Amino acid sequence: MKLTFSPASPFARKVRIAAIELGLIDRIELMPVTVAPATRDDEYSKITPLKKLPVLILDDGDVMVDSYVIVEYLDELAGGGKLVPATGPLRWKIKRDHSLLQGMLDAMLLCRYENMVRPQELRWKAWSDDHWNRAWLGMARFEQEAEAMTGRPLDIAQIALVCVLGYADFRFADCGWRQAYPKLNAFHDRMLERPSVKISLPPKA
Ligand SMILES: N[C@@H](CCC(=O)N[C@@H](CS)C(=O)NCC(=O)O)C(=O)O
Repeated sequence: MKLTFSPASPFARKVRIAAIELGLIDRIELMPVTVAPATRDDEYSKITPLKKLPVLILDDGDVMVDSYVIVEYLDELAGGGKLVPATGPLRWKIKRDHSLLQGMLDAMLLCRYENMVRPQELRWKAWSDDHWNRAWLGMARFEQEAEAMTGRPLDIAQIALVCVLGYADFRFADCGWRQAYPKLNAFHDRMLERPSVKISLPPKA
């Protein structure tokens, strides 16, 4: 299998951590791809019309899109129910938490595109402030959950949370999340004890 990948992408990082934790990373070739908003990329568009990464290209050529779907696919390959419980209330809590965290990542990525990629004269500050606030309030919500999350076996929501925090460090280094959210800071430190989390840290901005 091949995974389209960039070390800067928090979504690709989520899949990479999951693949390592599931013992599948040796079956996956990382395929570096650069995606640039507002530019055509006819080659990559053939792989996915959404032109986003990550994408998992299976050995038969079929393509899985979206980091969550890819992680669930890998989870099933590894026997199922490992990072996403197969049944029960915890399954739905973890899926709900993952959706919130995914929305936070989407909001942060949109902020980045708006503040740093979009031409200066076209930027809409109120819009990007609103999106940043969604991520920030999301962190406040997970500050309440951080201790409970640390006490559970690893799951996709914990992986997504560490990717949110790593992306905040990478692209919004001055946002001050560590001071504002000390329980998230402790959670992040604990997660960094895992080689999968450490090896996948985003590059220095
Ligand atoms: N829902 C997707 C989001 C993926 C995503 O937004 N990836 C970014 C890179 S971090 C991307 O490809 N952006 C290019 C674009 O939106 O044009 C997932 O979870 O995989």
